[in-house]
Amino acid sequence: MSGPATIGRCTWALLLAIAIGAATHGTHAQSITDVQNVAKARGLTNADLLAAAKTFMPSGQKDEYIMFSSGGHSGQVFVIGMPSMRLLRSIAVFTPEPWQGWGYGVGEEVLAAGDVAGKPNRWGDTHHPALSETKGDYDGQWLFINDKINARVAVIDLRDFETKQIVKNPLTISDHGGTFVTPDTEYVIEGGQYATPWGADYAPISEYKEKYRGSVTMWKFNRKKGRIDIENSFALQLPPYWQDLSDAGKLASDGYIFLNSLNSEMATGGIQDKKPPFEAGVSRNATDYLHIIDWKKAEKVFKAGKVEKIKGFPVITLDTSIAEGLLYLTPEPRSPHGVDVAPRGDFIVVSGKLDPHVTIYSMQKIKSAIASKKFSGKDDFGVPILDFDAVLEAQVELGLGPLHTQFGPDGYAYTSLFLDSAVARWTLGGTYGSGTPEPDWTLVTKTPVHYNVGHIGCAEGDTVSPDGKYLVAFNKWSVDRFFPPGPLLPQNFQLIDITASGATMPVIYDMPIGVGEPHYAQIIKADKLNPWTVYPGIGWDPHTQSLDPWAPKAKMERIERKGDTVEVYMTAIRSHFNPEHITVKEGDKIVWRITNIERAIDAVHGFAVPQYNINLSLEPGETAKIEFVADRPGTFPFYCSEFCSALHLEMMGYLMVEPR
Ligand code: CUK
Ligand code: CUA
Repeated sequence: MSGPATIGRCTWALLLAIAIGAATHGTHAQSITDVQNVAKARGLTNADLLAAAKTFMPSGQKDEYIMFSSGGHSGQVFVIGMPSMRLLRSIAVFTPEPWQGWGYGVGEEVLAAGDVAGKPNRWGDTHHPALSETKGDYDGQWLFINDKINARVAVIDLRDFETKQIVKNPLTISDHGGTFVTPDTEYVIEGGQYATPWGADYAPISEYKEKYRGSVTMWKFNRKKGRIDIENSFALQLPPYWQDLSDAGKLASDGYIFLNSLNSEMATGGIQDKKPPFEAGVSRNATDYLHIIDWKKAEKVFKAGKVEKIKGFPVITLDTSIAEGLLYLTPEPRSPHGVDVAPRGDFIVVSGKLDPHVTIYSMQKIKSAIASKKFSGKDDFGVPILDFDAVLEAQVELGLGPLHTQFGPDGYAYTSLFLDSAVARWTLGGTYGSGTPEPDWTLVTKTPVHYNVGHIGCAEGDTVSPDGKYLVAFNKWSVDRFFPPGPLLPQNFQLIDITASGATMPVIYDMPIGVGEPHYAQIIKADKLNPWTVYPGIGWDPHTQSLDPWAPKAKMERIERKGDTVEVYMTAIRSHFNPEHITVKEGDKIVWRITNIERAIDAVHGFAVPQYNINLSLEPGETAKIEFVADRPGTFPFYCSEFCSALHLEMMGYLMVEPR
């Protein structure tokens, strides 16, 4: 770790030594003069060279951290190496994606599970990825992500980085406060968003207070099966405030979840009738409510059967929650957005978009306020409101538009400031105070970012053991940072070096994101991930993560006709498919199985059929089954769509559909 003083006094010699060390790894050394000349010619400063040396990744070297970023409107997840900020791949989730063969022959059933009443929803607005945790620490096994537009949650297996499941919330129409996991990934949490009558039922907005409701859904995760266990999942009914971001307690707050809200005013808008628009009505009150939910108690209530089935889903109603002491509110200023639990679980940090402070609640105080019934009243639905002063630990003035907070290993907290376009570093007080030079609960420094930061992500910065080192600001606008590719500009992920303490927190890299508008990302130590580079056996079905007994094998390739059904058993290996001629009759049903029988790393084959909208990606060992009706007579050259070998163009065959 270099202190701020070291960097401040950094000499050219030191900088250049670092730059040269990084740039010439394993090759002959360049002279200092060369680097100086390059720096001069390109107008690079000391700080630029240092930033380059910190982020440059020589060919063949691998990043220390892996960032899983939401893909925003792309409906995907992006996997990015850090600190190089190189995009390693996208993971298709809610949106069909041809390179991965997702939704063009494979994945349709997973995608269809997210349909509503049989109507396809083939895009997603992914917001908050959540890595699975063991004892509050990332374990590198699973990744979850929500879709805000249609209230869906997806499960991604980090053995092959592929989506395995999509569940559609039967109650809420949109979601926002998710996904977040409980400390052992017992549950994946999906907070709702805009209050509605549940299940897309109709009710006029004049009946808002009676008929519109909020929710939080506790999706039970079955690690063994690698799936959300819908049967053992449940929801809690909440008042029609717009539940927003959420987080799960850990250690001192284990067993609790926290949800922000806005619109405790229950404003219903109506700008066209000269009523206050939502933006005014929703922000009228000085405070909204932090929801505090005892999920372990709620689980017991659910298991005891004290639920109502609504839209076929078990719901703990508001009345039951109040009677059983599951749900408490406490005021939070002002137009709240982020809620983030500190590493030891002792403090809960809430940001109000229209309040220059972050507000810190003490879990210990919350628990004793619940025990001693220190209520300042009840809301309109009878939910007890914990007295604000009784649960408040501190407020720290940071700047304009605080949104989201992450944590470092050293008692530092970091908060994004949307209106200031800055990231603030401040100190957690209480038990953290001893390890830091600054007094408790103090703003230390701010680093400007470009521009309009939303979330931030620190390396393992929302776990029980944050790593520090790096912070990424997920900036909504990039304005003048990049070449403008038309009026739709990329977003900007800015990498910030947080290794030094105190006021030193430089931006060291800009990464344009030109595919959707990502929100949040989680950053895990790369060595915690253990992905397969080839599937464990030939004939592997990624959906079941097991060998498929029906998978075509070498020397057993064949075509079988059973009535009007034609079954194809095909293998793929550099550089041919076998069989190469498939002749069927118009109207035949085709069940086409293909196995990539390669064992070499990266020996991927595609399988694309024109006019039938089929494209697969077959990774080494993978088997796939596609089914379609040969409803279009003609001659269709199918081919391998990955440039796999010198004779890749020859890796093709003919599907001949004879007219009836
Ligand atoms: S929200 Cu985007 S900046 Cu959807 Cu997590 Cu706060
Ligand atoms: Cu196989 Cu190209």
